[in-house]
Amino acid sequence: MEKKRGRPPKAQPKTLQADSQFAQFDADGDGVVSDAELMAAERAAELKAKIERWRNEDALQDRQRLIAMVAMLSTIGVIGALLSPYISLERMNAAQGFVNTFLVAQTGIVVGFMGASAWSKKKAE
Ligand SMILES: [Ca+2]
Repeated sequence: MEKKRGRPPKAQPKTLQADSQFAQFDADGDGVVSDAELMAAERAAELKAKIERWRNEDALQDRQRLIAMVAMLSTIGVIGALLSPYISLERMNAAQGFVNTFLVAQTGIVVGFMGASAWSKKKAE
């Protein structure tokens, strides 16, 4: 390109490279990717990521709730079985150690779930 004398080079408008991934951000189709369009695209991407994060957290909470529910119901089931006439005292004595550990572990899961949900609720406020 020939250099003109006496005048400072005029700032040339920038163009996107061929098949640029930023070309899609020209929302109004005028061939110019404006700052506003770029910022709007960035905000939209952030919002999309945020919604995705919320969805994942929601699914995680659903799973944790299910686990806590299973722990609680299995505790109730074991106690119900122990109190039923179908289990002999002899067998109850034999399984005592296992049942104690099982009940404490299941209760721990339920308490952990309650604590975690109370904590995350407080954190969200
Ligand atoms: Ca535009």
